[in-house]
Amino acid sequence: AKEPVRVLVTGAAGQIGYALVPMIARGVMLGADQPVILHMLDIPPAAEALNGVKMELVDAAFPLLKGVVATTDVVEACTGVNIAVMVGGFPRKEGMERKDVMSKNVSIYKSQATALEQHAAPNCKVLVVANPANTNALILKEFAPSIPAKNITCLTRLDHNRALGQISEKLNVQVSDVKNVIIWGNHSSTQYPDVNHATVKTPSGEKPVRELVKDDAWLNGEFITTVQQRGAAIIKARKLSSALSAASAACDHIRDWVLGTPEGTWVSMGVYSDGSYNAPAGVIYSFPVTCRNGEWTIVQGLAIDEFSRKKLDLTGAELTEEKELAYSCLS
Ligand code: NAX
Repeated sequence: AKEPVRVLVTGAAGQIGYALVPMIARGVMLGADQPVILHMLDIPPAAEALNGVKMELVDAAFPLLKGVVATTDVVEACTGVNIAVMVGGFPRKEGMERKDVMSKNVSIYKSQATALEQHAAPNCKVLVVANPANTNALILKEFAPSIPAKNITCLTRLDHNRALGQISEKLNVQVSDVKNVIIWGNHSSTQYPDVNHATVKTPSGEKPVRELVKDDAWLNGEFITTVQQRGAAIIKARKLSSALSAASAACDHIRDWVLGTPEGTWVSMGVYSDGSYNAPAGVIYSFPVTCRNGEWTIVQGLAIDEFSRKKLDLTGAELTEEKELAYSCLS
C-alpha cells in the first residue's frame, strides 16, 4: 500500500474548503489508490466551525482518509505537508481600499511562507487559491526562498475550465472533447482566455475551435468577457462566490501537476514567469503548461497574433502593478 500524502488546506472552514476537503478525501485530487492525511488550518474565530468540518470528515468514513489535523496553529498545520492548497485569506470588504486588502494578504502570505519553508516536507508543492491569487503566490515565493520557485503556483484552472465549458455549450459538444484553451496572465478580469490553439475532437479528427464556431465576433467578444466575468455572475446568482467549481479546479490543478497531463493536452497554471511570450519576468503569470514527473513546463512556440499580444501585455502590466503594490505594503 502507498504511504499517505499529507495535504494542507488553509481556510478550510470556508466555503471552498467545505467543498474541497471531501474531494481530497475521496481521491479526486491524488487518485483512488492514494491514502491522504488532511491538515486543515483556519483562524481562531472559525475554530469551532473547523472542528465541525473535522467531525463530518470522520462521519463520512472515507476509506482513503488516514488522519485529520484541524488546527489554528500555522506551524502544526504546515508540519510535514507534501501539498499545500492555500485557500485562506482576507476578503475584500465593501469600502476597503485595494491597498488595505493587499496589505492584509501580504502579511498572511509572508508568515505562512515562513511556516511552510521551515516545516513542510521537502519538495512540497504549493497552490494558492486565495485572491489576489497570483500576487499572494508571489509573496509566498519571495518569503520562502528555500522552496524552489517551480513548486509555487496559483489557480487559473477554474478560468481554464470555464473557457472549456463555454465552448462546449456553444458547440453543443462534450466538454471532454474540447482542449487546449489557454488562460494568460492574472486571475482577474484582465485575464485573457485564448482559443486560438484550442481544438475539439470530432468523428473526423481534431478540428480547431475557430473553424467550428465560425463566429469570430463571439470568440473575440462575448466569449472572453463571459469567462472574465464568470465569477461575478456566480455571485449574482448564488449570492455566494464560486465554491464547488473552484474546489474541483484545485483538484484538477494538483492532479495534473503530480500525475501528469495527457499526451497532446496542456492546461493553464499560474507559475513564476521566466519571460516566455514576452510576459513580464518575476511575476506569477498564467501560461499553458504540460506536466510530467511532477514538474510543469511552459508550452513554447505558440503563435501570438496582434489581438492576443495586446491582451497578454495588458494582464501582464496589471501583475507588475500588483507586485509593486504588494512591495509597497512591505515597507
Ligand atoms: P470564505 O470566506 O468562505 O473562506 C475563507 C476562509 O479563510 C475563512 O474560513 C477564513 O476564516 C479563512 N482565513 C482567513 N484568514 C486566514 C488565515 N490567515 N489563515 C487561515 N485561514 C484564514 O471564502 P471562499 O469562498 O472559500 O474563498 C476563498 C478564497 O478563494 C478567496 O480569497 C476567494 O477570493 C478565492 N477564490 C479564488 C478563485 C481562483 O480561481 N483562484 C476562485 C474562487 C474564489 O473566489
